[in-house]
Amino acid sequence: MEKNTSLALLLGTFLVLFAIWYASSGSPPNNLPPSPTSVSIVNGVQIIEVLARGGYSPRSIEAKAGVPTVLKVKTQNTFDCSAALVIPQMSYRKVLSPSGTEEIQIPTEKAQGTLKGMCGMGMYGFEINFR
Ligand SMILES: [Cu+2]
Repeated sequence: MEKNTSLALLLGTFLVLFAIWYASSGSPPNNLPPSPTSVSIVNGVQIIEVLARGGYSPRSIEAKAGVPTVLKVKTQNTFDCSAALVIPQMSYRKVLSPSGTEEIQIPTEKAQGTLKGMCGMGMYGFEINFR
């Protein structure tokens, strides 16, 4: 009886430690503030960079409205569902390769308001606010 209790305690401790390790490893934090470096304008074309890995980062992006834009979604050993990218307003749906950069053209008329991207099952998301 006592042996069982201490065994359960040991197992419980191990599970808690594993959960902490699992939560802190790998994926970038999902609650980062908008990154100033993720948006740039090169030769009149706005470039927005998003990393897809264990979610998307940055999750919230401020961009300029009415500018031809290229959304560059980078994957880096992305074996989770954030590689299954969906942008409903663009009728875009694609499973990205685990490592690479996907360039998605956003025409001027779509570079307005809020554009949302998400994983195939809607668990992870990011948004671009064109202002
Ligand atoms: Cu998902």
